[in-house]
Amino acid sequence: MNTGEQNFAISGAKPRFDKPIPIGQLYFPSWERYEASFRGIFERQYYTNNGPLLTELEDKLQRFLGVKHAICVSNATFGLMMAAEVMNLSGKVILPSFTFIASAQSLSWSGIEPIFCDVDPLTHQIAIEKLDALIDEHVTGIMGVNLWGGACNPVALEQYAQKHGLKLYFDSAHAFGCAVDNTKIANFGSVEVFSFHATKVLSATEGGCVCTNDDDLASRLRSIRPSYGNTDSVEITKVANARMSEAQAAIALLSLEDFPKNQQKNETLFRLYEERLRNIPGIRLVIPAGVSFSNYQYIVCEVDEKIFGLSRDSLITVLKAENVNARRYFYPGTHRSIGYLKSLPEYNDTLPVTDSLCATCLQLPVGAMVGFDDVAAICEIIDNCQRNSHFLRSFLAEKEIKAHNHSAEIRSQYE
Ligand code: T4K
Repeated sequence: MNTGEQNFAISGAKPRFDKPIPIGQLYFPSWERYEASFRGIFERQYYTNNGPLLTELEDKLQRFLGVKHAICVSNATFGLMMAAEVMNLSGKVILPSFTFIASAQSLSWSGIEPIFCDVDPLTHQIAIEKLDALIDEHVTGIMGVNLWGGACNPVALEQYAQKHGLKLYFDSAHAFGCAVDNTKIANFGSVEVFSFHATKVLSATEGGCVCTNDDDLASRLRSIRPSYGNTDSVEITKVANARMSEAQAAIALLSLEDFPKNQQKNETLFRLYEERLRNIPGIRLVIPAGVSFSNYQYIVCEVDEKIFGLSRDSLITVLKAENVNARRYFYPGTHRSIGYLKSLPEYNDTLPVTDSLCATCLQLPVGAMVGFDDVAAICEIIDNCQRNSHFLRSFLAEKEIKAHNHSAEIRSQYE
């Protein structure tokens, strides 16, 4: 590729990709395999609520994860809400702010106050050494979040929680199939919750799974799920519709069958990014931390504006013009999003690592829709951005001034 200034789609050249390259796993097996499995659903005329495919999925997940109970639900957000309920969490729960908004919202829906902890600058996982300062008599638990196909040191968190008499569970939405010292994630803390959203490595289109080795917690989770309790005589005070349909279970079963293939492809894509991004000044690819096995379902980089020459947001603008759907991830930090900025203003400027990562992290495409050549092309664009950062900076600044003047002109016509 010519590295000249005229060669960017943002300044008028043809985009590098004809159609947008998405960022999520988005893996769907062949139509024939769906058809076979959906035919069974229609023949049985049993479409949802603890059906035979759901039971098969839960059995297979239990074996795959080496966990006693895998309870499938409609999505991970609901799974996290159910986990807080069955664990009798109340008062305050500590979790990292550098996560998807759903982690904290699952607490707020249960009337529990989220206490935001900062993260480690290298691994992006919760900074365990910062927990002491956050504990008071109202804190009842910790929610660890296993990010980026890595892990937040669950063994150290278990020891910490035990020492302080706190309950511990995990948002493992990003960590399906990952292992810590060869123990699969699903087996740490009291409960672990996975997401089976279409962008995740195991997909049910929408869905999730709550895992536990505790029989009592499992009975209570199974009682909450169908909205009317079940035959187990366990104490529950709330029910909900968190059922997974047979159609979702059918898709998840095929996705589980193909997990090894998808994991291997993701790992190869990750290694390609690693090789190609290594020598670009100002770009750091985040390596999944603390795991003996990763699903490599996220490609996340930090952009150091001073060295790279462009800000993270400018790089995203240039990549989007080339039809690469890169995005800020996570942005903003949970403590600065919906409601929390107003209701918990005390966190402003107390989470410096989270704030810095929210300003510099970028998610790049990985998964079924991404080819090996695509990675080479994406890295080449990023490399060209760095080499032509001076031109791009001035170009984008000029574009912004023009846009500003244009909207001022339109406003003035109505004043
Ligand atoms: N905890 C953590 C740490 C999480 O990351 C998440 C969810 C949760 C908890 C809660 O899990 P769930 O309750 O969702 O099971 C996405 C997903 O909705 C969400 O699952 C995920 N994490 C979150 C980080 O990202 P969106 O709204 O940004 O995704 P969406 O739908 O815009 O899709 C992303 C990209 O993929 C777009 O470029 C469009 C493309 N896409 C997406 C879908 C669904 C397609 O091309 N086709 C598709 O079918 O939230």
